[in-house]
Amino acid sequence: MLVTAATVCVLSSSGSHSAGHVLAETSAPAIVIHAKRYAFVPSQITLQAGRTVRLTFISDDVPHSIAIPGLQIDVPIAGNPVSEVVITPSAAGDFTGMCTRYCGADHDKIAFVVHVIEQRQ
Ligand SMILES: [Cu+2]
Repeated sequence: MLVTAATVCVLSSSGSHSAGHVLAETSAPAIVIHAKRYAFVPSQITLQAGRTVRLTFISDDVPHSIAIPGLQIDVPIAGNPVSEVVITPSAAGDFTGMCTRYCGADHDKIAFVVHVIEQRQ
């Protein structure tokens, strides 16, 4: 059985939203993540299970891409327009992400980790 660790929806650069998702999600707190050769900045973030956040990915140089398989995230990071993902993690854990678009010699070394902690009361 596939355990879904998060609810994810990808926003286009114009902010338009796939049908069926709750528009109020777009007012969720935003976390901006820069991609560059050869790092994500910040390289790790901590989210809380059950709390919706918006992740905004910006490239500072060449096109990148980020995949976080455990959270069903796989988006290009072109720089302009930015890429945004609205995510509501549902389970605690550490989820590793990587750049999936070749961006240079040390492309393999770009790493990203999402720590999801249990919901606080
Ligand atoms: Cu890369």
